[in-house]
Amino acid sequence: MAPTLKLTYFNIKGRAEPIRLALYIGGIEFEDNRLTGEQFAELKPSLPYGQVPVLEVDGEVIAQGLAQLCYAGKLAGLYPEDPVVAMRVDEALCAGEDMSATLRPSFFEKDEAKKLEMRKALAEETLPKWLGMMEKRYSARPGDYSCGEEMTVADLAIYSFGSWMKMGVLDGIPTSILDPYPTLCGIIEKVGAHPKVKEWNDKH
Ligand SMILES: N[C@@H](CCC(=O)N[C@@H](CS)C(=O)NCC(=O)O)C(=O)O
Repeated sequence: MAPTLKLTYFNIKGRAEPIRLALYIGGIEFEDNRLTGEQFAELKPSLPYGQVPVLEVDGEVIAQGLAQLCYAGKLAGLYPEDPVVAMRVDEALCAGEDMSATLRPSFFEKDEAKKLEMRKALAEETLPKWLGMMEKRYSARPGDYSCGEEMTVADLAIYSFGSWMKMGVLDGIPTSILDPYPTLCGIIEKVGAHPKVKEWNDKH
């Protein structure tokens, strides 16, 4: 029997979006529970690590977004069965996490001038370094996706992060930051053109 799924996060894309996309692409029903700040503050003490996203599977609360994404991928046929290809996916997810972590200090910087200085270093050095390493890695593989011929949850994560960067939501990070990386841009374009992804984006 299909599990009852409830995904809890804020009403933004963030860490939940690739999980939502994987479930939606796979045609797997889930409750898309989006919290206000107040609701989160109320729920926080009961969360395993005080953070979201959490995914409830038949009532069991599972934390950590990447674990949830891999699980959603397994249900949706977007997580490879071949152990080596699966390891490529895990590598891509962990690398994405490491890159995202470089942005975090700038989110918490209250001084606007200092924040923009941090963002300048991110835009000119740190992010190009990470994006360049990813580009090199994924362009060397066969197929249009990051880990081989098939779309996987790694591509959903790249798409979510990449399209977010391209939206220009981060002060000091140009929307053109991904332009020098044709493989990454190709993945973002391909995932964005997937009929279920388009359908999801039209609905939200
Ligand atoms: N490693 C965790 C990090 C989760 C995380 O940082 N969640 C943020 C939202 S993106 C959060 O809950 N922030 C509120 C808080 O920590 O109070 C994961 O991947 O799920």
